[in-house]
Amino acid sequence: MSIRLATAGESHGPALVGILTGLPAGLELDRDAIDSDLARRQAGYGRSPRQQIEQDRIEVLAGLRHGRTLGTPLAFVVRNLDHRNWTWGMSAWPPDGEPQGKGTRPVTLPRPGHADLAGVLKYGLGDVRDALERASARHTAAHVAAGAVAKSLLARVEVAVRGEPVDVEALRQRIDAARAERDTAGGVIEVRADGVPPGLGTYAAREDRLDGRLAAALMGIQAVKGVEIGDGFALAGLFGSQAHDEILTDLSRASNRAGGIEAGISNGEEIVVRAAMKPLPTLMKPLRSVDLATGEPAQALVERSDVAAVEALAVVAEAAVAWELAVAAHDKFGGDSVDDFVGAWRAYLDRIGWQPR
Ligand code: EPS
Repeated sequence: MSIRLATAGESHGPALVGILTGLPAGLELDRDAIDSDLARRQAGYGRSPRQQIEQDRIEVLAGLRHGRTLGTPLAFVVRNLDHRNWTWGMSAWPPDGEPQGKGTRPVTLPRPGHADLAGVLKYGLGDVRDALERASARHTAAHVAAGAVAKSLLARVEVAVRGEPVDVEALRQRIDAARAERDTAGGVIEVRADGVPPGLGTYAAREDRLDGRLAAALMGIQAVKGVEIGDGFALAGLFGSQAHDEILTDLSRASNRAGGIEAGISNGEEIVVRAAMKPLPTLMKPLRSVDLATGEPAQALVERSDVAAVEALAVVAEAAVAWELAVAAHDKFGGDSVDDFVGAWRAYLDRIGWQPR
């Protein structure tokens, strides 16, 4: 059985929900490690005052006993503490009493760059809020919690995954400039994974290529508009003799321009991927839009938001890469118990004679 993740939850609803299925039994989880990744995601330069309200923590409801997975669905929630200000506005059932708190009036001013316009058209909604609540990057918290579980599985086979922004100094200067102009900023992050042996993913089917899976996972994160594997776009301007990674007698490579993946399969070098985040679409100096209630020209919705969330993206992308590597590893090595998984991994490494570098 493949490892799978389903999530649910609106940004200002009661909680984010995750259900992980297919995880092997006997995997020890560290609550502090999961909460620390959740806290890393909340931090970062340019984040909104919302992060002073939230204190993301994992609350496990099923699939874990005394800190070890049972091999059954692992269900968890991360509560939205801001929900207390939205109990009327985000009530699941028709609310009782007079409107109070936030979200009581329909939003009709779609923001260019957000899900607002496409969402109301696609789903036939009368209130932009019905689209933006789920489209919000708030729900990346659930993916970070799942990624932390994936990292626990990868740690058992000595694979480590780490994401960080590219050029933090320049990024922070750009964020300062954007804040001064009441504008927003984007940026680029990089994720590296060490200890991945040759052989995860396959060229046999397009949907199982490791590079394709990583690209889809990264592109699936809010505000990501570009993904590169290894030297990516820069390779297009090189000659073949400059672009490929020569093979040495110990089967390692003289360079790593491929980012550790060839033909959709890991090649034993460090996995290196990058994602580009566009500037966030909620602007304090709004762009032109239309009032969907009247059809008249208007300015887009202005509400509390981040100036930038690039440092958060580094954590979210790390979780996405860890998740896809764990899925690809479990697809290859299987195992209903974590010991079976680790045993199959080690037997394979013995067969191909590969050591983590
Ligand atoms: C987001 C808008 C902001 C961000 C949010 C993503 O939410 P709010 O309007 O409640 O301030 O803070 O990100 C998070 C809440 C989070 O935890 O990352 C959006 O429109 O995507």
